[in-house]
Amino acid sequence: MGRTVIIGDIHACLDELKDLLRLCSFDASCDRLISLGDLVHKGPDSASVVEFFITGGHQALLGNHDDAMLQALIHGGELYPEAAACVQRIGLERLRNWLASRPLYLDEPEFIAVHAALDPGQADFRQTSRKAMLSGRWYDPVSGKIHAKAGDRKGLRPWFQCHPLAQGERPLFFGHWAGKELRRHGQAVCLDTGCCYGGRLSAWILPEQRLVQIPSRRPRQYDY
Ligand SMILES: [Mn+2]
Repeated sequence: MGRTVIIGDIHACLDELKDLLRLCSFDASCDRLISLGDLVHKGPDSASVVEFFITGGHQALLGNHDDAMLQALIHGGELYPEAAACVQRIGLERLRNWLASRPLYLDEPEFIAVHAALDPGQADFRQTSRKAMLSGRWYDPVSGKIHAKAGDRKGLRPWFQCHPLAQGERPLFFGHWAGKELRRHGQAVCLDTGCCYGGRLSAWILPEQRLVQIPSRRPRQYDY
């Protein structure tokens, strides 16, 4: 039986991805690799990270940054540098098809995973809006709305502190909300530890239920 290695936001940090997989003793012949989304942007090498996932046949959820690249490919016109680099390496049609077929969530016997958020107001978490799954962070228990940024709204709570699945049977993995330390509440675990900001890249290994982290090779850019 192979293991499942679930990795938080990579954001184009290829070297750290390879460091982390080495530290996990990742074996592509029997282990399964899943990214929680946001393979691209912010870091140095979006094209190599995407290529690694596509050619390796690894799984990846769609993150808001992956979706932004997909939308740029769909709408056409002149591409920004990271998108152009990815197209040059992978080919427009193959890249577009691959990004378009990334799932927004995984619902498996051993775990649930989403890039950003699930809606505490939906009895069936699969009814969460696409926007919330891609970029949600805060939940307003009064209005029932999910917001990407708190702004000056009052009474908001982190979505995962309000979601019944955090008190469920299965681990609930998400990314998108970078923190120096893991954000955790019950079964909910955020694996975005800000690698692209000079923090760490984090992985969770199943069925061992073990956290593995590698420091970023990048200088700390700013506080996050
Ligand atoms: Mn994100």
